[in-house]
Amino acid sequence: MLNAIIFDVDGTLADTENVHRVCFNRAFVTSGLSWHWDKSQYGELLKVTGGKERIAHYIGTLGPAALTAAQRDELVATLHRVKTRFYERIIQQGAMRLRPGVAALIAAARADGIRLAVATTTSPPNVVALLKATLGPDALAMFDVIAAGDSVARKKPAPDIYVSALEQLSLPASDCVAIEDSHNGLRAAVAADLVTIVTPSTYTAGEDFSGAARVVDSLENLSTCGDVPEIGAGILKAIRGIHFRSRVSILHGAS
Ligand code: XBP
Ligand code: MG
Repeated sequence: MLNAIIFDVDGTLADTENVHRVCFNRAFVTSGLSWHWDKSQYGELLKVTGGKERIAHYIGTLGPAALTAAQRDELVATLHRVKTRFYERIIQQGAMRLRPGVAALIAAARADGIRLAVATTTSPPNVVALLKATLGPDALAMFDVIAAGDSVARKKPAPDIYVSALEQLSLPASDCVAIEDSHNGLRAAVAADLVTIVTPSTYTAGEDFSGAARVVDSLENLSTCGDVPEIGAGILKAIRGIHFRSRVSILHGAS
């Protein structure tokens, strides 16, 4: 039985990665650096999950190290702190909307007693800013669990953040569905044994989504059920169906 839906954040709740990119670049300028990540370079850098890890990886590509490890770590931490402040502020000013169907699904799931969680690589302030700016001041109360950022040892594609969300929900993976937008996120969710639906985003379209229970342009496009009164209920009905069929085929595969 479906008891909870676990959402990724960046790319899944909202198509945020370009705002992250702009904020990284602003942090570089503010810190007196001439670095600039254009869209195509950022697409490549996104293979490294986590903003701090992404900056550290980029520094490693710049040639022989001019910094000691301690100096590099300090620079990474400073740049990321500045970037996070820029990002929070832009999101608080209303720069992002939720992707089509997300708000409707959240409302329908809550009305139906389905619990909601977040499992993301992003830092907690980014999640809080996005949820409040898009779902209102009471947004955090809509989610039973927000698992984010450095709260686990390994970021996606490791399963850790999903395992942590499941532990906090006190639910087995078989009772939940994950919604993701990226190859790395899908790998993390599948490694945690979750049935996973993928809604590719601007930066992840074209990635390998094998292992997904369903790949669909947007959640809204799941709602093809004419027999339900509104779109959120239609999306939820489709997700229940995908969950049920996937669990049955996993059980048959195992027997
Ligand atoms: C997306 C990411 C994040 C953001 C930046 O992961 O990789 O690192 O690009 O956020 P997800 P931070 O889709 O799992 O949210 O700078 O706060 O790390
Ligand atoms: Mg994502």
